Amino acid sequence: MLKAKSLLLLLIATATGLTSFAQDAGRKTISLNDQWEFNKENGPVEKVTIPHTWNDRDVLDDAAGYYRGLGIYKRKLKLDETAKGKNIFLVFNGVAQEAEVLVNGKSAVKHIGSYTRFIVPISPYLNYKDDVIEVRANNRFNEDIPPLTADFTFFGGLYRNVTLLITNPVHFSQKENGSNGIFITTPQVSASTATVQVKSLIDNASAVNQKVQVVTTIFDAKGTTVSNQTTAVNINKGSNMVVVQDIKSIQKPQLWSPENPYLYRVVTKIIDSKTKSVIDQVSNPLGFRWFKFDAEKGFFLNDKAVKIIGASRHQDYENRGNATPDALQIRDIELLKAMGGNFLRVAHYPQDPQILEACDRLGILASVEIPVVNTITETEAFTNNCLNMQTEMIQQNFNHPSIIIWAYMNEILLRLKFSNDKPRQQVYFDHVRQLAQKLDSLTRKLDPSRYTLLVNHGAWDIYNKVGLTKIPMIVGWNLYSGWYSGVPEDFGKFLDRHHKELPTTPFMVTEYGADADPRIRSFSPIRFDKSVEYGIKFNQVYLNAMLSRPFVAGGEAWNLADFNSETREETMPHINNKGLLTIGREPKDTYFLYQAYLLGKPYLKITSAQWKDRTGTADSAALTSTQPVQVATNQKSAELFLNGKSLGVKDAVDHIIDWQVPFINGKNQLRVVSGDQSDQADINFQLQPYKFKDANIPFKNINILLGSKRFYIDEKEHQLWMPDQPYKAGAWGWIGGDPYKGTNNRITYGSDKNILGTDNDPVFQTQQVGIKQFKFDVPDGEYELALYFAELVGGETKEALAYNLDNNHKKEVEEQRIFDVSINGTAFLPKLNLAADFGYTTAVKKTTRITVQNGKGISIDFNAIEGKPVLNAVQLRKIY
Ligand code: GCB
Repeated sequence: MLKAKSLLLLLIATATGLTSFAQDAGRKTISLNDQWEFNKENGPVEKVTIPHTWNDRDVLDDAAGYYRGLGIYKRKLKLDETAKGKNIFLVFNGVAQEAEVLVNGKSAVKHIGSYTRFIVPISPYLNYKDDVIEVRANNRFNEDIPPLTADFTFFGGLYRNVTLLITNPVHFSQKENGSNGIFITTPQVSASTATVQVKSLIDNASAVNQKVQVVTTIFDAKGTTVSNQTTAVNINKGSNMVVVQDIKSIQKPQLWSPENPYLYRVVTKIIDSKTKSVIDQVSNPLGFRWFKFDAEKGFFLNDKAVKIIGASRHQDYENRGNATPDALQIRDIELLKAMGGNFLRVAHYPQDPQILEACDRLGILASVEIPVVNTITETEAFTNNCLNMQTEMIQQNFNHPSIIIWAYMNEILLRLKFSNDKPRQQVYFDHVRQLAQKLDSLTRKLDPSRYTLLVNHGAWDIYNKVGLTKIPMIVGWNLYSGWYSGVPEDFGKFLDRHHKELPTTPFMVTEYGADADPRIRSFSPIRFDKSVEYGIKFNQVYLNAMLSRPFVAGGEAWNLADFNSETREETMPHINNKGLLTIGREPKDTYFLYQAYLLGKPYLKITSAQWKDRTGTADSAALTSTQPVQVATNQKSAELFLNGKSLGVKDAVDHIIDWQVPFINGKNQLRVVSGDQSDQADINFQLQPYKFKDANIPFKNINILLGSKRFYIDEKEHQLWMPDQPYKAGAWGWIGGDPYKGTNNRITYGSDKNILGTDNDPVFQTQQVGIKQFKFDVPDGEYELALYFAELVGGETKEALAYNLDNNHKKEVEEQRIFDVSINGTAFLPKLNLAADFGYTTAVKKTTRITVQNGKGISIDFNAIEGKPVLNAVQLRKIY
């Protein structure tokens, strides 16, 4: 009955537009995510709901860059009379990146930094009638605010939840850098006994001295009281105080670990000594665990050796920018857990509070860092902003049992400044080292219970020279051998080098990864081809190397999911494809590989099942096309069946089994079995005739990538593209020329430039250069032919892909390229000049219809006028 009544009241309150609250003993909170009006500076006003970013659309276009400037949010705040005499706060969980909050036109606060919470006391500004909140957010470049440059997109906006908090005048302090005013530690903890210290900061904003009790209760996971402590205090008007409660001897605490993330709850109350009513109340998680990093033996949790394996995570999501709803944030951590991961590197900045709460619940160990990435500014303001961010990060997240590490710098010597002026460079290096030292000391002071971490890229000498490997308690290395340089096998050598030369410094591999565009497949995967298959090979080498070396505390794959990085071009422009999940959080094959490596229970999965629609040429005169299929497993061996017929039992090598599968045209059912495990997949195969005359395989259409060994699945138009071949009589193929190899010694597969005017960049990024002819020996009939071109040389060019994560363009040597294209002897594209007629790196598609007669097939001829003719892709479709 009571329930029904309060529901009714809530409904009335909502209907009348009054703000209603969840009653939470003394304090009230309610989200303020709705009913905002937004406009960019001088832009039209629109209605928006938080989380919101103004960049979710403009990062989707082809053009580089996105709006970096001012955005204005406004909202009415309807508070009734009962709010008078209370303390009213606005809680902003994240505003990118500079924010000013105004209440009724008066500035209440300014905050710097996109990734930490700030709490604004607004009572002095309110009229309790028609209050208006305005948030002026700005994501412009500001040399004093990190990050200055980085391989991710700096979305602007009010992109995390906003909450209204109403407290009584005596309340847990909201002044401590966005924290909830309670700081919990476990000074002693073992399997037999533990102590807990709770430090509560209390404000008395009233005009009278108050006698109160601070009551702290620890509940176990079932809600049973484990311990209770009451401290009586007098708190003077207008003052604040710290209450420290030491809770002794909790017997046989349930320990927190990835396998059993047992959580206690600490509820802290302020109680009026006279009336015994609850004035304020805050709840925090508590986990009993202890941990140690050992330079020789790796990481230990609760005295047990645990190999850390996990991933880093960015906070953005497909089509949403950084305005990711809570449910999707939490799901990311569930996906990490389901992968078998036990660690999250919250990189490169603190993330939504939901993330660490999920880590606490699910048993994921975590490190968190501030966004000091790539480079610093040598100003006092920059230094102070870094120190403030570090303080906010630590204080806001202090009570999460999942956190074991605070970090503060990532690859800070990535691009060496002042290379032509060594004395000046030394000044810069000194400044970097001093900043690192300040951040490290601050961290150890604010939280002596956790480790500090500084993250370097693989340039061993420079980080040692500058002294950055001496400062933190753990050194992190971001290693990309076999991607940006060298071969995957170099990775193990680097690990051994650290162990030999820095034998007393524990370390983690804080990043490693290879781009895998989920649309690209290859049977001969190589570096930079962006194939999913290269990702498998790369990760196998890395996982083996880390797992076999006890001194490596662990590693975190870069990245859990693909993410927005506006300055990137490549096969999926503006996206970094190193995720184990796609940007929409679909698993790639590599995610399954991790499950096979990490999950304790028996695991068997057809990884290639992700490649549901395949195409390929028939094996000589047969009615099949034989292609590899991969299975990920932690079993010794497995048997694969195709349409019910066994293809044999095979052993796993590094958790992968490969079969050669003779696919037939149409539907193919794959089933893999090992013991009582099995997995199944339906593959739809479009068989291409070996020779066009082959009456058993009717020809429908074929899509061919020139100068490429890749398969490409265009998911939007449902087109399957396959690699080219030199001309075979009776079939098809090119005559003359070589695959495009890139210019300026760029180590790429084809071109890594953004092709304008298409989402199918891989169709245009490879080409046959110097091609003379392309032939299809098709039977008589009516056909549609499409030729695809893009001028890959010239225009704006990235200097080199390796770590060049910013706009750093240099001109290529351009040469004229003019050629004629004719089809069956008739001019089709005379004097084609791609650069002049269409522009550089621009998608060009030219389609025509052809009547093939007298058994002549189709012959496309290329005649050079200047430079070398090119063809990027070709598509042929039979009409009838
Ligand atoms: C790194 C950076 C990270 C990049 C990554 C990459 O080392 O720390 O921000 O996204 O490499 O993919 O290049």
